[in-house]
Amino acid sequence: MAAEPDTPLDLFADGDAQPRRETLGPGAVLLRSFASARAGALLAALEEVVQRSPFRFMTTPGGYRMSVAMTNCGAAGWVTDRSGYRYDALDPLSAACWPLMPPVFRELAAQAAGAAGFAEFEPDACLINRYQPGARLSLHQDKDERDLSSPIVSVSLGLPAVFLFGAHRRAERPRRVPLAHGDVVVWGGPARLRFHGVQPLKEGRHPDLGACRVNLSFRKAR
Ligand code: MD6
Ligand code: FE
Repeated sequence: MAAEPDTPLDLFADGDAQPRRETLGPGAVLLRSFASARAGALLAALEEVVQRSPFRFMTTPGGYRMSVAMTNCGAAGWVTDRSGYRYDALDPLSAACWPLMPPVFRELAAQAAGAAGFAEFEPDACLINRYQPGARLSLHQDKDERDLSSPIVSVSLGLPAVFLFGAHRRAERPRRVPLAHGDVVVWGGPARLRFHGVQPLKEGRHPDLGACRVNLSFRKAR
């Protein structure tokens, strides 16, 4: 231990270098390391999901190939193609249902939502984003879900990234929020439609995931 609990420089009671919980605004909270203890179980479950529904690069309605590779699990999966953005019960690659949401995914999402003040979150969709160096997500709002009263729970795994957390207008300068392996962001209520994005991923190597970042985002889509 670097310091006794009562030394003046020990600013945080749990001894972490940073507070574990940070409010990003009304309805939005960052739970640092919330998923760390279960990261191994999450990655093992992810392995099974991607065996059935592999990562793929989807196309925007405007015809651009996204730099982030995506897949889904749960009853509904988020997809984009030339005809638009939507949730679909079927994986367009296999024409079969998306893989079931692994229990460890569901439980983590419900616990994180509860810790952020959103009780009884029951996600039916988990969008899985894979970023390789250079991949980015431009500022957007998540508004394809029918139920905007439920929050979104976002779990970061692998390489660190800078999350851009904006306001309700695209033009407002977003805050830069560094996210690391195991960090969880929850937002809902008054924050549900805030613009957000991810800066281009920097080169690097994570001991478990190699040269990539994976983000799990849980929603109630239907
Ligand atoms: C990402 N996340 O972190 C991208 N959307 O990979 C999102 O677009 C996102 O993290 C809604 C809520 C949480 C998110
Ligand atoms: Fe989003």
